[in-house]
Amino acid sequence: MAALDIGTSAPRLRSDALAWPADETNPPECGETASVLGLSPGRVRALSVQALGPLAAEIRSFLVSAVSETGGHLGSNLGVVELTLALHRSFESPRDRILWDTGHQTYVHKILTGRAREFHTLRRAKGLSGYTNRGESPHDLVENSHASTALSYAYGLARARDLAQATHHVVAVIGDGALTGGLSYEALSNIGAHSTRVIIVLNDNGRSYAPTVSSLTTAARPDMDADAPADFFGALGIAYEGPVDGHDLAELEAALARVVENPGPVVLHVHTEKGRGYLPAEDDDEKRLHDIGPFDPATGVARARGATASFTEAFGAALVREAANHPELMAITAAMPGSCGLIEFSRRYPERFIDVGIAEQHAVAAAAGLAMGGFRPVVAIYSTFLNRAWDQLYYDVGLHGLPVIFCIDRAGITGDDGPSHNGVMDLALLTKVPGMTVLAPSSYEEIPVMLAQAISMTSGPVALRWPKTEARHSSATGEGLSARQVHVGRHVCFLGLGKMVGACESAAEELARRGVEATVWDIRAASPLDPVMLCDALRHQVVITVEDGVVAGGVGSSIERALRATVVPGPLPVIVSCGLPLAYFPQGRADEILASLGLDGPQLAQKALALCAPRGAF
Ligand SMILES: Cc1ncc(C[n+]2csc(CCOP(=O)(O)OP(=O)(O)O)c2C)c(N)n1
Repeated sequence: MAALDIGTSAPRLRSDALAWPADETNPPECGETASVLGLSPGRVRALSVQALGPLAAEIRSFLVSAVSETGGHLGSNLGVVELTLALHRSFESPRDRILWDTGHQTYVHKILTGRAREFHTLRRAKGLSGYTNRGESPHDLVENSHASTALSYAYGLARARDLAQATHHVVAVIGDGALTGGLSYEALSNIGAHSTRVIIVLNDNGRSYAPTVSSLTTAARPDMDADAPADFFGALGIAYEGPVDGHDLAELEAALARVVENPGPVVLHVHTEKGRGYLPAEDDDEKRLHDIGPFDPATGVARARGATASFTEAFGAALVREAANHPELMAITAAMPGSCGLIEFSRRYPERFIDVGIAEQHAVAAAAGLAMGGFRPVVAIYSTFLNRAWDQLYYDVGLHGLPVIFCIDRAGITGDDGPSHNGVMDLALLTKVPGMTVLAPSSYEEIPVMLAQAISMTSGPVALRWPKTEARHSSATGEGLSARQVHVGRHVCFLGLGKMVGACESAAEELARRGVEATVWDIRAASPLDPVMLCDALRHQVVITVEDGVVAGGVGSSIERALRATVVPGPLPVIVSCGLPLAYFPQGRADEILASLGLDGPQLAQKALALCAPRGAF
């Protein structure tokens, strides 16, 4: 398998992090493990203790090598090698249910459950998922990669087990980051109050991406009260054991053997090191190589991605510039400062930067409070995670007409992280919030223009939403809440939103080669819609709207409603809305998924021709 071939770029593994047990006089033979490729939980359970150290080392090498080819979640997986071995040796999956919160840290679990050979397909179309996935293995129980759900699943599974008078164990592995999410606390409250027999393994590495914001994380934090976790869980009615060294297999297995005997709910607190054993990960202060694109295993340096820029970078730079003139601006992240472009802001304005933990609902309600207190909070968040905070956005912010700015990253199809990372609902939802302005930049240069516009609007919330895709550069930008006309034609009118303006432009070029003249508008403001754009659309026989959100209730449907409500002499144009069907899209490259749904230039041009021809539009 190509991914196993480390070649000349040997990874910078830390030898002292790899050997277990520390029996230097008689190092065990690695051959007993039959390599990472042939593993199953049964084989792992049958291994002698001496074989586990070399196996852990081999797994770490494999992880670095495989992820260097495909990209993926590295740091979290390097940290749970021993923990995953201990869990699969102490429990009998899938009879015992092992739940992994979020699921990004399950590469080792995948290796131990016979999937090592598939790692060259990680995160690719039809390949191995970057999270747990029920289609892949009976050892995987869920595929929602949103954090803080495992304890709720565990509570439900354990209640179901007890009602069925079954005896298997239900084990939830949750990171200290995922424990900061409100859902986790709701589940803990129930588990403790009902004395539900769940084994909770708290994998405390002190970090989410960045250091975890919580008084319960004690890993590498001598400033924290060591008794706080025991007191906290105890008060909820949950027994507590630990902390134990999560890289000492003997200690881990002994602790697991003890907690299994507990008749009620119990937390085993495990200290691990994120990125353990791979120096570039251990040295990465921002995120311990939590996630990374393809990289050179010898150095940990990401492979060059060309000269392109991202919307995230444009936002990060624009926010820092605006902050200098607007002391009332605050930035809020739910545990993703780097991925949301806030690192520079957090360095320059630490007192105006808040990381709330993986707590999107709290982030938005707290933003409402900050706005009530006279500040201008900017909530930087992924589209898919904003789903969590819909209620807070709609009522706590929207109902109160508060001037909170939402900067929504990874909107639309994100692709390689699979169905639960696509941000396809935001347009349909945000355009239904009374008084909310929704802007979608189509280029790098539009980000600062729109951010300045958002800051100038104090009468209610404003959202900017942009995709993960590389940001196109454009010498022309729009202004205010106006749409921008990109091409003027006579036959067909494309109204494109955000990144889809590019597809509309290439459709127009294709049509021009066939003698068809297309108008193209960059919608810019999904709400409120620009009346000038709507008026211009009405002079065409065919109007095609294009967006990368769900088409049902999306921007196209708002446009169609607005056009139909306009009183014009003569017949209305044919209006066709193009966007995403209501579906969960399997992982793959974003643009390939969009193309498979007809959302690229050539197919939009075909659609325009098919609609125009019978009407004699040209
Ligand atoms: C609701 C939600 N918000 C944000 C994320 C993005 N995210 C993925 S993993 C992660 C950090 C998880 O930290 P922790 O649970 O401590 O696990 P670790 O990676 O440190 O092992 C975050 C913020 C997510 N998956 N779900």
